[in-house]
Amino acid sequence: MSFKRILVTSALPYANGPIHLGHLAGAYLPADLFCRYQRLKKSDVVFVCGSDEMGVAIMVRARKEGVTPQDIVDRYHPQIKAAFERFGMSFDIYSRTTTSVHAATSQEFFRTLAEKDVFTMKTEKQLYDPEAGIFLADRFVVGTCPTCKNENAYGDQCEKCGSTLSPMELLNPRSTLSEATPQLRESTHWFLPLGDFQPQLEKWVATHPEWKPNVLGQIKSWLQEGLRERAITRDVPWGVPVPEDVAATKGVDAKGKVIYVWFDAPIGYISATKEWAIREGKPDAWKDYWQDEETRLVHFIGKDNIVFHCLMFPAMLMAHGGYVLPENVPANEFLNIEGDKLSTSRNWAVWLHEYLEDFDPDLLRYALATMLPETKDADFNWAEFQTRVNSELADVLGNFVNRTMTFAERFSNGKVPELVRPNDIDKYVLKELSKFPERIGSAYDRYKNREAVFETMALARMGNKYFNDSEPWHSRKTDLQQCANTIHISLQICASLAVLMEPLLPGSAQKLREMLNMDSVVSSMPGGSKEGITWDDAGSPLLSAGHKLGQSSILFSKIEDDVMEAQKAKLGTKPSTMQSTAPTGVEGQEMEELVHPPVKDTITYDDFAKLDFRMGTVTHAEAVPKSKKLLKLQIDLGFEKRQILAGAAEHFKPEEMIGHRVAIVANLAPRQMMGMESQGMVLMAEGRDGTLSIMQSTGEDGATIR
Ligand code: B3M
Ligand code: ZN
Repeated sequence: MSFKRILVTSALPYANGPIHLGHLAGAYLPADLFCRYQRLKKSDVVFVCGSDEMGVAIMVRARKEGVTPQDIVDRYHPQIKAAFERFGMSFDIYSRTTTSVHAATSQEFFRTLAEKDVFTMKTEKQLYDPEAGIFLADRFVVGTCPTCKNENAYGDQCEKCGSTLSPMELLNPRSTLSEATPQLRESTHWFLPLGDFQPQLEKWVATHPEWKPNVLGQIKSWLQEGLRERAITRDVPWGVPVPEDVAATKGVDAKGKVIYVWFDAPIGYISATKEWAIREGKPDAWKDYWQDEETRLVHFIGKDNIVFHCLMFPAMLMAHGGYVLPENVPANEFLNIEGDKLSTSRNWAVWLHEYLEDFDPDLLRYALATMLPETKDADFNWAEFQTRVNSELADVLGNFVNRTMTFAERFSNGKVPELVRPNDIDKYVLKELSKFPERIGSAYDRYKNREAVFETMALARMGNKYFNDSEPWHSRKTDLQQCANTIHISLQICASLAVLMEPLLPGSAQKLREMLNMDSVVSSMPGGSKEGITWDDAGSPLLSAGHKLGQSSILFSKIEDDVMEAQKAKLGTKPSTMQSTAPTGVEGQEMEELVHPPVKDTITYDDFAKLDFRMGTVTHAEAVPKSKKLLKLQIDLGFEKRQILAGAAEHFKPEEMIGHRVAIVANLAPRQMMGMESQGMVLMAEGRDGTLSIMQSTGEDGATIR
C-alpha cells in the first residue's frame, strides 16, 4: 500500500518532571530521525506531540509539593518544550492536554462511544481514603501485586511484572495520600469492554507481521491472556470532565468524575493535529491525517506504552469509526545508564537540560542513535559516548571533511576542480555514492535507526578510504589532474554527506553546507523551505566544477577524559536545583519528596577537635576552564594564602566571590582537581534543593572557628 501522507506521533510525556535520555531513546529521537528524513524526501509529513498534563501522576506531584496540578504542568510544560527545541526535535506542533481543543475533542470522542453504546457501566465498591476524602484510583494506592507479590504495585499496574491491575485487586492496599486504611464506598463508572474488540484487534494485528518482534511479542501475550474491560472514568478532581449530558442519560451525576488519562492522552494526538491545522489556517486539514485511508500513521513510544497504543487506542478508534489505525508502532525497549537501570529517584539518569548546558545536541543525537534500544534493552555510558564522538565523528567524518577542505584550499584555490578522465577507482566511488540515499533512507523508513547511522558513517568511511588510496599528496607532484579528480570526488562525497547526515546531525550538516557554500537543501524542519536539494539528489554529484567553496572550520572537537569523568560523577548524586525528583515516563510515578539528609553517625569530641576551621577573605576568583562546577579561589587567612577549588560555579559568579568572607577547613589534606591543587574547603550551607549559601562571620582573617 502506498501512502499520500504521514502522521507521526511521539508519546506525550507527563508534565511532571524534565526529560531524560530514557525518554529520548524511546519515543523522541527515533521519531525525529524519521520525520527529518521524510521531509528531505519531500514526503507530506506532520509530526505531533505535546505534554500529557492530566492523570494522577500530575496530582501526586502537586500534593507532594503543596501546589495545584495546574502549577505543576505550568512549570514543566514550558521546560520540556524548550529542552526539546534545543535538542532539535522537529515537531510541527508541541501542544498540551490542558487546552480547550483537547477537552472538547476528548469529550466528543467519549460522547460518540457512549451514543454507540460501546461502554458498559458498573456501580462498584471502591477504595476510598476517608482522610483525604478521595477515591483511590491508579497511583493513589499501592499494595501487593497478586501476580508477582511485588509489595509496591500501583492501583493500575505492577511495574515489576507488567500486569494491569485495578485497585481492588491489590493485596493489602495502602493509600499513598495518608496513613488511613482505605474504606469501601460505592461509585459508578464507565468501562471500555476491550474483550468485545478482541476478534477485530486480532484480525487487524495479523495484517502487520512486519511489526517489530518486541512489539508483536507483547501484543500476543496480552491477547493470549484475553483482553479485559477497563474503567475509563475516575473520581478524582483533575482531568477532562465526563460530559454532563452523557452522564445524565445514565442518571449519573457527572460531578467529580473525569475521563481516565489513558483514554484522553492518545486523543491528545488528534487534538494536537487539530491545533496544528488551526494554526496553519486550514482548520479541517487534521481530517486528512486522521480520517483518510491514505495516511500512514506511526506512533513512536517506549515499550511500557505498547498495550495502550496497539490495543486500547486502536479499539477506541475502531469503536468510533472513520479513523485510520496505526500503520506501525515501532516501540523501543529501555535504556540503561552505565549498566544500571535508569531511576529518577536515585538520580541515575542523564537529564537533557543538563546535558545541553555542557555539550552540542548533535553529539548526543549521534551517540544515542548508535545505542538505541531497538531490539533489546541497551546501555548508555559516557565512555561509549566519548568513543563515538572522538573516533567516529571527529576521526572519521570530521577528519575526512577537514582533509578534503584543506586540499581544496591549498591545491585548487578553494574551488571545485574539474573532473577529467576519472580512473577506475574514481568511477567506482561515484557509483557507490549513488547507492547511499537509498541505503540509508530505507533503514530510516524501516525504523532501523542504528543501521541508518552505520550507513551514514559508512559513507564518510568510504570517503576516507578513497582519499587514502588515491594519495593526493603524491599525485599533486606527479599527476595534477589525478589530484584534482581526487579533490573533486572527495568534495562531492562531502556535499552528499551534508544532506544525508541532516536527520542525525542537523547542526553539523548545516555547518558543512556553509563550508561547501552549497545551494539550499529542502528543509528538514517544519515550515522550512520545500525547495532545493532533496535526499535523492544526494546520490549524484551536487557541486559543479568551478564552484567557490566557503570557509572551512572544525566540525567536531574531541572530548577529554576528565570531562567524561565529571559527567559520570553526577550520576546517583542528589539532584541539582534545576532538576526534579519528579516521576517521569520510564519508571512511571515514583514518589519522592525533597527531604533533609539524615544526621550522620555520632563522633567524639576528639574527632571534632581534629578539625581546624578558619576565617578568610577571598582575594581572587576565576572560573576553571572546562569545568561547570569549579571556581578557583585565592583565600587570605591573614597568616598565609590558600588556593581552594570550590564546587560553587553553578551558584556564584567569580566576581561575586571576590572580597567575600568565608569559613574554610584549614587542615584538610590537599587534593588535585582538574590538574590543580586545592588546599582546603570553603564551608557552605546546602539546601534540600541543592542551593548553596556561604557561611558568614565577622571574625578576623585567620580566626579559628569552634
Ligand atoms: N504520558 C506515559 C508515559 O510518559 C504517557 C504517554 C501518553 S502517550 C498518549 O510513559
Ligand atoms: Zn506484579
